[in-house]
Formats: sequence, C-alpha cells, structure tokens
Amino acid sequence: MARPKIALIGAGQIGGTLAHLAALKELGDVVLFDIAEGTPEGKALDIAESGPSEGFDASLSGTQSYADIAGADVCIVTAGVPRKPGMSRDDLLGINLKVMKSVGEGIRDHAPNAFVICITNPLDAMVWALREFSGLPHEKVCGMAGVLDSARFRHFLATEFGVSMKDVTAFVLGGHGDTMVPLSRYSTVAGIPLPDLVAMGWTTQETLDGIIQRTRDGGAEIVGLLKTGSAFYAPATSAIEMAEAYLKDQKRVLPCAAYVDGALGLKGMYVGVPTVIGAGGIEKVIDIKMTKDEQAMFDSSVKAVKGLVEACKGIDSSLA
Ligand code: A3D
Repeated sequence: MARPKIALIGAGQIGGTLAHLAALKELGDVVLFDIAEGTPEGKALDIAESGPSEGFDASLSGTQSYADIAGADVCIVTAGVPRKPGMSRDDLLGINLKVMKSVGEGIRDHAPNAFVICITNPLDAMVWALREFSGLPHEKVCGMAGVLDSARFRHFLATEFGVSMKDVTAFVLGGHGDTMVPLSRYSTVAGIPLPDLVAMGWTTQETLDGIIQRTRDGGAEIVGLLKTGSAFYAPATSAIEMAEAYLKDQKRVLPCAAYVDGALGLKGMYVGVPTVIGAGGIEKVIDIKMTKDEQAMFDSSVKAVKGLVEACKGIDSSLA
C-alpha cells in the first residue's frame, strides 16, 4: 500500500516543524507548499537529509504549484502571517483571509478528499473561511487550537503539582483567543478534578486562577519572548496529534475548532469543542453540559468568534 500523502500549505516556522515531525513519525510522504520560492524546497531537502541518521522512510519535496498536492490525504494549513509583539490574533484577519481564499481553492481543485487542519490565525474565523472557500464537507475541515491550549494548561498544572504531564488531562473550550474557556471541572490529575485538588490542599484557588490566565495568554507569552514570530514547536506537535488520529483511525478525543450544528446549543458555526477524530474526520462533537458560569464564558467566546466571521463577510462579499 502506498504511504499516505501529507500536504503542508505554508512552509514557515510551523510548516517546517510539521514536516520534520511527520517524517520522524513516518506518517507519510510530505509535500511542502509555499509561495516563497526556495523555502519549501530547502526545508524538504534539509529534513530528507536527516533521514539516514534518523532512520525514517519518507519522501519530502517542496513546491510552488498546487498540482503537486494532488491526492493528499491530509492538508495542514499554516499559510499566512503570524503576529508580532503588541498584535492580537484578530489583527491578522484581513491579510490571512485573502490567503485562505487561494489555499481553499487550491485544496478544492487538487485535494478534495483530504482531511484539512487549519492553524492560521485568527483560527476560528480562518477555519470557517477555509471551509467556505474549499467547499469540502464540514467534518473534513477543522482547526487546531484546543489541543495546544490544553497542552499549555496541562504543562502548567503538571509543573505546579509536581506530577507527570501524562497524568494531567485538561479541557479548553471556545474560540482560540482571549476569551478561550479553560474548564477546571473537567480537568484532572489521574481523574481527580481540579476543584477537588484545591479542596485537598494541592494548590490554592488563587494559584489555579493564575494558571488559567497564563493559559489564556500562552500564545502572547511566547510572542513576547521570541519577538519575531509566534510559537511553533507545540502548535506543530498538536496538529500532528490530530493528523495521526485521522490517518490511524484512532478515535482520539481531542478539543478542536469543529463545525457545530446542534450540539452545545450552537447552530452552524466553527468553535473549539471536544470532538472524536478518526478515519471519518470529525466523527463526533461531544455535547457536554456546562454550569451557568461556564456557559456564560463560553457564550462570550462564541460571540467573539461570530464577530470575526461577520468581519470576514464584510471583507469578502463571496462569503456573505
Ligand atoms: P511563518 O513562519 O511566517 O510561516 C507562514 C508561511 O506562510 C510563510 O513561509 C509564508 O511565505 C507563507 N505564505 C504566506 N502567504 C501564503 C500563500 N498565499 N500561500 C502559501 N503560503 C503562504 O508563520 P508560522 O508558521 O509561525 O505561523 C503560521 C500561522 O499559524 C500564523 O497565522 C500564526 O498566527 C498561526 N498560529 C496559530 C496557532 C494556533 O494555535 C491556532 C499557534 C501558533 C501560530
């Protein structure tokens, strides 16, 4: 059987890291696409030359032609611009929307059967626009944010508690922005919910609140440190986790920006929700019940995402 084909649209910081991880994990052959001539070709060759030492079998190539992504099983989209210090994700909307149009049409014409994972910001609006421009089925187009936001939350919690990250689960809902909703009640250490751990004296509510805020600001913290771009190692790892779930039909329960129509009281929109990812793409959206306070936070996040989608419609009339 031929190896799966993974198309990476955008060969910048995240795109290059995605290619490296996909090769190391032997998830399939990798095609890097970018408008910057030489960048995808150079990264593909550099990673391919690490193959003999690393011992992986995968072919890697770089291109400026969408024809070369033909038949891709997975497309991961990072094309566009990242933010710089002082910028919010929403500041990227106008420029990245235009990029989503060309990428969506490229995928529509050359890889219509792919499972598409969008990473470009502002995430929830961009994945919606990418789906509109590509016309692919909703369950085959999703966005990566929740896996990363949850991983950040898990990292901070494991460090605070002095336990293995493997035993910490975390749950982050809503849009990928300042209004994201880390849910304490559904986050645990080996099944013990965070509010119980506060009651057991493992941490204080004040420390926990600080960790939740740090999770919300996790992207900005890295942007502030790097100064020239945004996070790329953890975002790439998170998207690879989702791609692997699809390619290996793992039925992983992962939070991601998925199309929700009916669950959580939502009607036809993309936002961060818990999902099951398997060979069918987004096979299920898990319809969790929220408390009044959680619902209020989720509602304000949903409102922020809807505002960005309306802004997209204002910029590109074909979306209206
Ligand atoms: P960067 O290293 O600048 O790479 C972006 C690449 O896109 C560059 O190589 C560009 O040449 C290329 N590009 C620009 N326009 C096009 C086009 N029309 N077609 C094809 N390629 C194009 O950025 P990055 O890799 O650090 O980040 C990529 C995106 O991911 C940005 O929008 C970030 O904001 C976003 N991001 C999202 C998360 C989430 O958790 C959702 C986290 C981190 C970054």
